[in-house]
Amino acid sequence: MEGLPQPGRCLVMGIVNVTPDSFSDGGAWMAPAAAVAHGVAMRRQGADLVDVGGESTRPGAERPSLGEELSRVVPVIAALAAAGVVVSVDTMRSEVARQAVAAGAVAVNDVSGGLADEAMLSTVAQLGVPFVAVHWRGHSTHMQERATYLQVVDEVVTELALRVDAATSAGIPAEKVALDPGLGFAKTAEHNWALLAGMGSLLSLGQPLLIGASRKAFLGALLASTAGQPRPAAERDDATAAVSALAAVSGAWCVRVHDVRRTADAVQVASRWLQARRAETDATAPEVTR
Ligand code: PMM
Repeated sequence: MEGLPQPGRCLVMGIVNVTPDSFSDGGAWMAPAAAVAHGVAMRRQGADLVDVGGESTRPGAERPSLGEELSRVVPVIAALAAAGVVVSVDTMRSEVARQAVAAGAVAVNDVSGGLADEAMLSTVAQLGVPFVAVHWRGHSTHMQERATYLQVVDEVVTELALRVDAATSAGIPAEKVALDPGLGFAKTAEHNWALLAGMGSLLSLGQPLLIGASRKAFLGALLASTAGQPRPAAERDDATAAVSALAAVSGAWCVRVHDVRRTADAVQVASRWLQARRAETDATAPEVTR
């Protein structure tokens, strides 16, 4: 993906939520200095880039005003960029994307895939930065009632293909569009697992794939206590790292996580595993196909 790090393995994107109400770390990084220190620490732990967002997308969340979102993210992005951290902005608003890029962000991550703001795709085209289009069916207040699919993988593939068409029609080069199945966005746990297992179909769209499983409720449900209590969000990082390794070995371009250190290790394991697999395939390939 042009304009972003290319380390020859799956990228690790660290999450900085400058929000009072995100589901797993809401409020922890509301003070700009704390958010910046957290982003810098994540780079030290192995993040290739840091994703800064000012709007919580947890089910049922109220949207902040444009002014509130700008005042949360722009100073943090400017300070992180000044510290040499590669930054993307997590926003559904074109004006936030515009001001974030002016402050030093080098990519736009939109959980609505450009659907929430009709000016988003043309704005990103003008800005000339990479765009991550996430599969989305509506704002947080309504999304879980839209989690209805006959064939979730096929439908998400079809709907993401439409986002690629829309992005390229608006002038974003296809080489700058990454896709994301949007785990938890109008998805049940069953849908999320089907999409992870169906990564091959998502990859067949030919775009880089980002996977955002970090600390999400489907991992809490998987790891629930025998009494049926979901595992708390802050105790889902080992499971997140396991998903990161599996996603990386399955061909993901990037994984987006709260706990960078565990996932950076997991991605290194996956990368070495793939290297060994390639060497093994080369060594055993018949002469004609070498
Ligand atoms: N999930 C959240 C927010 N932004 N962006 C992408 N590309 N993919 C995701 O799955 C995603 C996202 C949910 O909230 P969080 O910031 O607390 O993980």
